[in-house]
Amino acid sequence: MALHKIFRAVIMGPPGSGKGTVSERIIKSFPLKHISSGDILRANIKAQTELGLLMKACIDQGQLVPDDVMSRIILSDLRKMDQSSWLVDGFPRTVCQAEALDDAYSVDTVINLDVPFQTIKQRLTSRWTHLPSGRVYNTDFNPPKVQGMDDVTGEPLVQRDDDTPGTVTRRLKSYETQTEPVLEYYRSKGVLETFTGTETNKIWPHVEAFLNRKLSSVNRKAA
Ligand code: G5P
Ligand code: MG
Repeated sequence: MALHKIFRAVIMGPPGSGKGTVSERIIKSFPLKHISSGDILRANIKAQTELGLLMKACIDQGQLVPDDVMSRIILSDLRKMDQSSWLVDGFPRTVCQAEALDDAYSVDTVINLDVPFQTIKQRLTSRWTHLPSGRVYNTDFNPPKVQGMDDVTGEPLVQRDDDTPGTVTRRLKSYETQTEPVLEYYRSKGVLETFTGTETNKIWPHVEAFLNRKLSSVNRKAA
């Protein structure tokens, strides 16, 4: 589907709820550019940039990186794609970040993946990631074709340093205290769309149908 107007979306949900997995499917079906705050941070850690070195301890402990740092990085990346429609994954994660995003852009829709914490804990310890692209696999759910290798590039997959059981618990806690208030922020603006479930394959058809409706209506209004 071609878009006649710029469309700006955010995908939210607790750690391991499937934001990366669903984003991959969205960008295959819809003309949105995906930008993931976690992928950007991990790329900085891998490249050993000053930012990456400073933020690694924070991330490995399951804490959020400071709002001003995160907002500066994401807003500068979004400015580079001012003429594109986008889907932001992992940002905003605090009300302060949501306000910073709001000051720069109006968000058309927020897709919220509501997946129980119990489901999530099991998933994260069996996740394998291709760091350069952010593609994710799972030994139970979507294993790579060749064990330990990315399907597209054949490069090695790694387990994230923050996917240990103790750190996952801390990430879920910081989600509850710092990120859940963002859901209320967007609900009050009337842009929050929640999808509840325990399996991505069951949630995905609803997300796809919702975006088909939403983007058709954006196109009708633009015509
Ligand atoms: P990230 O990178 O944004 P999280 O913790 O929000 O990290 P995460 O862990 O990347 O989110 P996800 O993207 O929601 O999870 O989930 P996913 O990777 O798609 O799926 C998880 C696993 O489940 C995968 O193995 C997938 O294959 C599998 N899976 C998916 N669906 C199913 C299913 O139906 N069944 C089964 N069995 N498996 C399935 O942020 C990382 C850190 O960076 C910092 C913070 O320190 C954060 O902790 N950070 C920020 N700090 C401040 N502000 C921000 N805005 C920040 N953004 C990042
Ligand atoms: Mg992710």
